[in-house]
Amino acid sequence: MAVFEKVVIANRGEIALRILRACHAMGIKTVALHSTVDRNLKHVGMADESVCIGPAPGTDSYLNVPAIIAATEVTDAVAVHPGYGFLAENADFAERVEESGFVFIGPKPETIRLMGDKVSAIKAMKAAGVPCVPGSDGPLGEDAAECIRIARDIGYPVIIKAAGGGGGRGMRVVHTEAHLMNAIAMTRQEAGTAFGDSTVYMEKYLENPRHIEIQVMADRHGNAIHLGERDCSMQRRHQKVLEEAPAPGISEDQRKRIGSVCVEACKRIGYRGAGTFEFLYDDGRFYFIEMNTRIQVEHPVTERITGVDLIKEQILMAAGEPLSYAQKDIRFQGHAIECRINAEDPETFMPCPGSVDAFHAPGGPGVRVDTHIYDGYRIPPNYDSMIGKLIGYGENRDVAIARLRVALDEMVLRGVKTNVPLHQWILRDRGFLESGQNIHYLEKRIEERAGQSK
Ligand code: MV4
Repeated sequence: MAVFEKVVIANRGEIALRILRACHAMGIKTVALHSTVDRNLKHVGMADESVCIGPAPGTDSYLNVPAIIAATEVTDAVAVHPGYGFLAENADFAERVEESGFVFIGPKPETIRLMGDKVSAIKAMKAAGVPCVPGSDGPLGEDAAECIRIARDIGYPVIIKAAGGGGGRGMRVVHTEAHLMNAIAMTRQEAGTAFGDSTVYMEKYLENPRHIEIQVMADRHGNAIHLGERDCSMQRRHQKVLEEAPAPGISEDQRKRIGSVCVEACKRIGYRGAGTFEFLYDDGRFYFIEMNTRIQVEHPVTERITGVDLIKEQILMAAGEPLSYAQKDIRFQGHAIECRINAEDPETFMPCPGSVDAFHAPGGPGVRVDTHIYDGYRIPPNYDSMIGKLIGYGENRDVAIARLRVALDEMVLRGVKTNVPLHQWILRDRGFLESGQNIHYLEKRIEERAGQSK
């Protein structure tokens, strides 16, 4: 008997396919929910049932809560997997799913809400012993003298962030006192408009950190484990481009220490399901900034070096099963790197939807391709431009890189422009090969490259 008889997949693209594969391997039936333009998605054809939940715009389909609940009811499904993006971190949605008598495959709604508010997330983490960035330790008040005092105590530069923001939205760096109050006012204003919450807070601005995150998994019986870290520093405009595990230069001892801090925090807050602690890593220290309460795009690099099927575990945890692993069962072996493949202009980064005229996936040892595209697939203009992920693995970083280079050369993807040339360039970039670059490195190199070609 499967843990769930039938699961609704409330997402699209590669992650919907990844969830379907996990369900079918567990003997679970699937219901694919899709928009009108997504009838031809690969997983829709493979699912046991499919339901059209609305027109192309995400707001009318993948974000259409009543339609998703209704589709879950009419198909007699028992659980809903939200994937990433869309409703994955929407506490109200998780609540609606549970109130309707279904299982939301993710943390408790109250945990999603706690982490969605960055001020309450930091407060909870600090109380649970997680190291945080020196900051205001709560919302900034209206009193200017008080704000100025806090900034002086922290020391410039500081960063003003919206409590309702995250992922790079609603923040402003301040270098001098003269700009402080205006920056606070502007961030407040934008936050009110964008998130319906004008709460802002302050942190020390770390100038050149790396972005390292810890994967955790917790069951409903009080057990929690960590699955090590990922380095996600290679990004452009808050969009990750390439991620790797383990993070270069992080020692076994450091991993164990920060990992157990995260595990203890999970137990303290009663976390359940898959989660990610996002840290800035600077000068050998970890500083918590946010927690993601969803499965992430880059989860395959962790799967590859640990051998754990994170989607399967996520489903088991949601069904109330105990974790399949104790911490001592988790071994980290080799090195994995993920290249996010986007349908975009490799120079301007503008999305390039259209028809995939030909697609030949690469393969061979240490190569994993997670994609929903196929020959003749039409990439609609309505959604994210990521069309797949190429994951390279090897006994060490050099082998992973060598295999990725071959795989990228081998891949045939005609009809739309992609960022494959960008990845080919990164994988031969001296700084990338040296490893351990900070969050600004890729943007700087892209700028330098643009200057050289003129
Ligand atoms: C910071 C920071 C430096 N200092 N906080 C951007 C996304 C959001 N998750 C938090 N972000 C940052 N917070 C302090 N105190 C720099 C960033 C940041 C960043 C972080 C992770 C990955 C890419 C980034 C790109 C620019 C800025």
